[in-house]
Amino acid sequence: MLTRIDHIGIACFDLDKTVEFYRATYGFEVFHSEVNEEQGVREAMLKINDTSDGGASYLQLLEPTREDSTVAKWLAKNGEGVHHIAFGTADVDAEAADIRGKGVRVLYEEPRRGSMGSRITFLHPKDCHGVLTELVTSAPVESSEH
Ligand code: MC0
Repeated sequence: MLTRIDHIGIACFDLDKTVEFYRATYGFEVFHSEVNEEQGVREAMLKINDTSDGGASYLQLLEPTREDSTVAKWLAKNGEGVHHIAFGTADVDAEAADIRGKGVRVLYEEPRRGSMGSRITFLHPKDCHGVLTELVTSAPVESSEH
C-alpha cells in the first residue's frame, strides 16, 4: 500500500540559492542534506510534515553533481522545476512487484539507496502519464543537517 507522499523532487541549478528561496519565502529549513554519487545529485530535504506511519513528507531539492546525471539531462531540456513525485510505502519490494505486474516499467531490478538511508525505485514516466514516479521505504531517521 502507498500511504503518503514521501517527497516531491525539484531540480535546480544552484542548491544553496534554492534552499535560501524556500527558507526566506516559506520558512522551510533544511532537515537533511547529502550527496548521492550513484544518482549524481546533491540534495536538501525540507521537512513539510510528519505522518502516522513513521515516515514524513519532504520537498527534495536536487542539484546535479555531474553532466551525465539524469537530473542534469532533465535540467538541460526543461530548466528548473518539479522533477518527480515519490510515494511512501512500508514495503517497496512488494509495491514494485505489484506495479510491475500491472505492466508499468520499474526501472531497477532491486531497490537502491535513497535519501537518508531509504530504499527506492522508480517507475518510467512514459508509463505514468508523464510523471517520473518514485517508491520509497524510509529508514528511521534523526536530523543530520550539517
Ligand atoms: C525523462 N523524462 C521525463 C523525466 N525524465 N519525463 C517526466 N519527468 C522526468 N523527470 C522523459 C523525457 O522527456 C523523454 O521523453 C523520455 O522520458 C526519455 O528520457 P531521456 O531524457 O531520453 O532519458 P533516459 O531515457 O536516459 O532516462 C529517463 C529515465 C531516467 C526516466 C529512465 O531519468 C531515470 O532513470 N530516472 C530515475 C533516476 C533519477 O531520476 N534520479 C535522480 C533523482 P521524450 O518524449 O522526449 O522521449 S535521485 C533521487 O531522487 C534520490 C536521491 C532520492 O529520492 O532519494
